[in-house]
Amino acid sequence: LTYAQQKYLPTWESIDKRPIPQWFDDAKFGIFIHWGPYSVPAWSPKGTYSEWYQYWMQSRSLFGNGNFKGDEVYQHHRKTYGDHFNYYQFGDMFMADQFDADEWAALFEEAGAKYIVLTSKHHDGFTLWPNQQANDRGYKWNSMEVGPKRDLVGELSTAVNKTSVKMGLYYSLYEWYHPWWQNDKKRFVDEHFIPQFKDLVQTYEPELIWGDGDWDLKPEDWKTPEVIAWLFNESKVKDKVVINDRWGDGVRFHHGGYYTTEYGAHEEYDKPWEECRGMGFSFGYNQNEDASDYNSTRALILLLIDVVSRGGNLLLDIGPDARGNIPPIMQQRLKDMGAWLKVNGEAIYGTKKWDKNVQWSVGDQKFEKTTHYLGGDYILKQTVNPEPGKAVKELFFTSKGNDLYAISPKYPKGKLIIKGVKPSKNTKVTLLGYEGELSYIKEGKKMIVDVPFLTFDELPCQHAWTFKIS
Ligand code: FUL
Repeated sequence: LTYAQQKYLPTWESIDKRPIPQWFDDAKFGIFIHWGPYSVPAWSPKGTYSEWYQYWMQSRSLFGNGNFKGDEVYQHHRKTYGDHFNYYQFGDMFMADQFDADEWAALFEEAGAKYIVLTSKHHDGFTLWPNQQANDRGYKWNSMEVGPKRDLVGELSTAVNKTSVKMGLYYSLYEWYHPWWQNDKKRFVDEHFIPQFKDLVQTYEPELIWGDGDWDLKPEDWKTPEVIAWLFNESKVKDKVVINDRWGDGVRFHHGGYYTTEYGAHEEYDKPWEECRGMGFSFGYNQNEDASDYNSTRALILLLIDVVSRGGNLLLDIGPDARGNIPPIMQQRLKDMGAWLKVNGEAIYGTKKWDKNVQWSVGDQKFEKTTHYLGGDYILKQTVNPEPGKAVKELFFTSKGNDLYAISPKYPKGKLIIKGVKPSKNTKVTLLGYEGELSYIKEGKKMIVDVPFLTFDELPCQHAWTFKIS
């Protein structure tokens, strides 16, 4: 309520003073959605971002996780669609005819997500809402006049706003092939970006705005300090909106709002922060990815626990197909996470990191960071399946009020040893989802807890178990 009482100046110093609405820090788990004309080809070599299809194809270059010649997408495109088929024709094929916003919203709730972030416009410039500036490139390039002939941002906002999930919108500042972007950046900023951004905010009143595509210009050229001061002082969402930190100069810019990491949550910050990634390597749907390229449910749950124990949020991405279906493997992962969160959500939502947030075994050796993104099992390597001789994360801690949660990626056999916790006379230990208290003894700086032997069917959940110390 107090956010708007202060007038923010168009400087980062002033803007960075605005408190980030608390719901964001409490939310911990969100769902990212990359959806647009690139969902039609839904193709790029494994280890690259499929939502970059237009750029890969037109520039005949490619980068990502792997070694590439560069023209893979271009060659695929020619072979599949012929020589005279341009990217804009995907707009007409992006039908969204099976898109049911209420069904999506129900899935997001079931997954236990507290917010979602939809690509209102990615770097290809196609808007998922009816917008005048979308057409200023000389042809119709928005979902109301092309392809679906529907207001996708509006439909999903309406559906999500009926639930407890908060609605967020991703917005790319730059557009690869907009003629003004290529020839007259000042005009692009003044007559395209700024009015378009304001239209999006005032029409849909999102609770979160995820800026991106900022890296090619400095903030003063984007005029983002002025735009954000407007957002915080005057816009319809001034009292409630949360924003990220990509407003000019690239990923480590760290001004505006919460900090973002992307396929790389190896750090911790004092500010609220959020790791985003796909279930495999791509954000957009990539038909090249097999089941083995998707993180397992277990890996995703451990990733969530790891990020939350370090004070962050996880924004896990899904890529719907061109007709508006969420690929079943993605639905299944989300439902599995929801089932786990139903039992263990208390140890996730609204928690803070604890100062000793991870308990390592094998002394206190640091795990060497690996970049096993494909099949993405780096977190499994740190927890249940370490390489020989490497230290392993045994327990992850979160805290809330007087309660401490110790989350174990393995179900302990009979005894659980918790280091660095001093129980008092009144300390109780329970296992979330299991009735009754667990007995324990104190031994120096350790607590040794008796863990009931349970059969698979008797276990309160799968994948990771939470011991609550209150
Ligand atoms: C990046 C973009 O270039 C990717 O395509 C994706 O949208 C990711 C979340 O941000 O910077």
